[in-house]
Amino acid sequence: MEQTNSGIHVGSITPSKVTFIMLEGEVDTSQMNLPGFTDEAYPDIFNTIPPQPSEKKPGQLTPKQLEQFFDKGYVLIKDYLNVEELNACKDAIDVMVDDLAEQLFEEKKIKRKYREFGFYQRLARLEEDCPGACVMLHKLGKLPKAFRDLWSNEKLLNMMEQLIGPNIAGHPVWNLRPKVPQNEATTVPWHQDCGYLDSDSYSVLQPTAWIPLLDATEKNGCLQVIRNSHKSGKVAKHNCCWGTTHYVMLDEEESPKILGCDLKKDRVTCEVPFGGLLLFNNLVVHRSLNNLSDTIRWSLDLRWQTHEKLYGFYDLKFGIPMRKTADPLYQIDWSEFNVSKKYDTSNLLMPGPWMNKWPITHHNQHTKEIIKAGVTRPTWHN
Ligand SMILES: O=C(O)CCC(=O)C(=O)O
Ligand SMILES: [Fe+2]
Repeated sequence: MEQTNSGIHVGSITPSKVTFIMLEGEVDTSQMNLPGFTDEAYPDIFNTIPPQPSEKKPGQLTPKQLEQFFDKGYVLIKDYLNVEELNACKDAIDVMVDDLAEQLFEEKKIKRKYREFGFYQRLARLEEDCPGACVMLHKLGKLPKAFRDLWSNEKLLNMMEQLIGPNIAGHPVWNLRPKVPQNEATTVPWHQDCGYLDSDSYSVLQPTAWIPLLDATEKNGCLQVIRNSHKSGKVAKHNCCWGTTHYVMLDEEESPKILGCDLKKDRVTCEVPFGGLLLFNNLVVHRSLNNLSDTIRWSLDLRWQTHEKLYGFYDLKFGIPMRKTADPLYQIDWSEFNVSKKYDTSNLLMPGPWMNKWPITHHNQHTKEIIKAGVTRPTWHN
């Protein structure tokens, strides 16, 4: 029978791929003292449409889309991005995958370079030959010109102005996600994005544009969101960590009560066609489905916020101002985001400070690393 993504939890990935490393007696007992827990609630910031720009500009949301973003916490926009800009991103990724293949081949970690495979296949072949190849790519955090152009494109910034005001910055957490078929490391369980950030982010609207580089479908692992889960303005309990990954996971018992939502009834599957995007806020609960297709579900998630507020990334990295009302001729300075990078092919660990803010209910190689090294610095995007 064909596997489908309807109604299954992302945990139903082939059990043989899951290798839990349990440390005895490590379940946290002083949970409520952890920094993730707070009584804070900022419903207005996430529910109220701010004053709108007086001018009409390309790329702005329609009144209906704007209303949906603040009312439901997300909005799916079809046919928005320029295909040439997306194709430039695909070309830049092809170069990154080629570099990875060259390096893995040189290090004798793969048998061949799989050059004959295209954008939607090649990394999956590398992953089969060298498990962890897509984690290496995710960790790289390289920002080629095509990504910079997309992130700062006029239409998207005009849209952001409607949501967060005219002083706009790119948020330091952004991702290129190579979701190869049937892969736990790229299948993200239910979470609020604030679950990964420090509590400074709880009172700041940080919209994400989730941009697939193909038609994202239920079968190839698109996102699901829980509509209205931002309404209370709260960050609910998460636990750490999911399966063999570095992901935190929403506590499915307690959190829906705190957020006033139902993970089944309020669930929306968001299939996004190429050229479209899913826009959501940093409180709305979401996850990504398992990729049950035979192609790679590539996507970029880019975030913004006002540069007048804290970024909530543990002061490890700050945002990148993109527009300033005080300086109409302002030019973006990408230098901090534009360091030349080489793959770290020997370290697949992604420990991060989010692991210190929630109960560790399940240990694996990443949480072990946090305990061993007391790591407070994420090992990607630094
Ligand atoms: O792309 C995915 O699989 C997960 C995306 C996500 O959680 C995000 O963009 O915040
Ligand atoms: Fe997310």
